[in-house]
Amino acid sequence: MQTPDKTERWQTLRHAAYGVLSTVVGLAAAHLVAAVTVPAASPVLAVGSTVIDLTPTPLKEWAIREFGSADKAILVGSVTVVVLLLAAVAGVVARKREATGLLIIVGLAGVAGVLAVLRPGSGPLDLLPALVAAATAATSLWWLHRIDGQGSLDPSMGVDGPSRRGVVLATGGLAAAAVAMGALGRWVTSYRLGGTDVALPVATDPAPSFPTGLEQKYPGITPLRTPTDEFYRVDTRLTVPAVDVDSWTLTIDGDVEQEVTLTFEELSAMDTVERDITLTCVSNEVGGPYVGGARWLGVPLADVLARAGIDATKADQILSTDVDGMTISTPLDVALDGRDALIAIGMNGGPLPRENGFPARMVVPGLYGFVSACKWITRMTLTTYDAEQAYWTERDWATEAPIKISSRIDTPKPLSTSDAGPIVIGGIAWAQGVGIEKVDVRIDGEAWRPATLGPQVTDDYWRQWFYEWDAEPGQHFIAVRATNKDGDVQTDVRMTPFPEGSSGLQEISVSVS
Ligand SMILES: Nc1nc2c(c(=O)[nH]1)N[C@H]1C(S)=C(S)[C@@H](COP(=O)(O)O)O[C@H]1N2
Ligand SMILES: [Mo]
Repeated sequence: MQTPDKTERWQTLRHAAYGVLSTVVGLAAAHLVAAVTVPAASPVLAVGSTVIDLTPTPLKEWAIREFGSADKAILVGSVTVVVLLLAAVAGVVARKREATGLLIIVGLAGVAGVLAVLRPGSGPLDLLPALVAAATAATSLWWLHRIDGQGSLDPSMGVDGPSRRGVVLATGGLAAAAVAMGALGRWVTSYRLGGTDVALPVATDPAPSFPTGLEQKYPGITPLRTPTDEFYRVDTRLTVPAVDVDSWTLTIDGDVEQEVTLTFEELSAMDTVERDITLTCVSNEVGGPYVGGARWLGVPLADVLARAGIDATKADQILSTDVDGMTISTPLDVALDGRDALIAIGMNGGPLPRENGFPARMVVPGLYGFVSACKWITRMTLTTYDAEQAYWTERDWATEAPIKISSRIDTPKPLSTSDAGPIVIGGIAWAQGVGIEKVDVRIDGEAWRPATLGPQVTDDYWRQWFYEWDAEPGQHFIAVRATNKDGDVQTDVRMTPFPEGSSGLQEISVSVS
């Protein structure tokens, strides 16, 4: 015999579980439908993406700082937890008021549907996954109630208990269906993604042979060229867009003489250049990881724009749009001042990885990525800052954002302990556009001592450096400072990444024993 209290609690729990299970089934069905229609319209992703866009900039900065690349997984997880809690509530409510419980479930899906169609670049089809979620989840919950209710005639559980067998079969069947639909959705998505193996042209203007970096001789220093699969990734996307290169196009419109649309084939048939350029994210903290050096293959941006004929008396920005409608604006005069601004189609000898913008992205040396490096680019609109605002401009980030002179200590690691004697202090420094002239190291607040520089690649590329230190036992502070080829010294004034990039010197503490 169960006490009334226990029975009550068990009933509540059981109905909460019905709500959760029905919702999971709905989400799995929606995910599958999204996989074959619009992957980004999958309810959890649609809600998650909207949360990203609505998150106040300081909170977003904090998340990137605290969680790094795990920020997206944590976001999706949090959204899921909240949704499932509401689903549990719906299940409990439905026990006594079925219609109200079902309405909550439908309402949850409705929110996801509205958010999906409100996303930039979305169409009516984006509503479909949410409709499927609503129908499947509500039907499942309704059905579970029928099964649960039938039991009152089953003598095995007492007069008001449900048939255990029926409930186990029903819930087990639904759970299996959810797993199957989820797995199928994943498979469809990866199948649709296909490969990125496109035929790349041989550069009309190739880069010289790449020098050997210091990393072989001094382990711990960042490799002179970042391996493609280790390149940092920063974007607003929860999933990587699936772009079909055969149907992909790049359109140049706005204040132009004639609108032009190029296919990937047409773009790669133009004259191409190969350039070594270091990309940096504005969100990079002093000493942070969001910087990478690669060899880019691309078409000079000026040549691409010239196809359309730009009216520079009117336009002052290039508003780039990606395949999902996300926008990035780039100052037109900076992009066309003679620097190696590119529409890149290759990276380190291969195509762009999906994460880094396949099939094409913009790269502008000397500008932070958020005002230049539009990935999955599909449109460049010549316009004015008055007329159009890009994604981060709307969020109060700077519009003119040149990369600041920076330097980073890669080895030794902060708070590490080393043996007394010779220690190599080393790292990288960058001042894209001008180039690095000098790097100095300061130990325990003493005078700055010149470090030795690694090989010069280009002025748009970072420079490795090292200093051989004869370390004595004790606690020590090591600071680094770079000077560019114009003689400008890296500032020691501390600034946060928002709104135009961090500044200040990195100083680490190490123990020597
Ligand atoms: N479409 C799109 N392009 C984008 C972004 C984005 O969120 N969406 N993020 C930008 C930012 S902030 C940076 S720093 C660079 C990062 O490029 P990576 O991920 O290849 O390192 O891409 C830029 N291009
Ligand atoms: Mo960035």
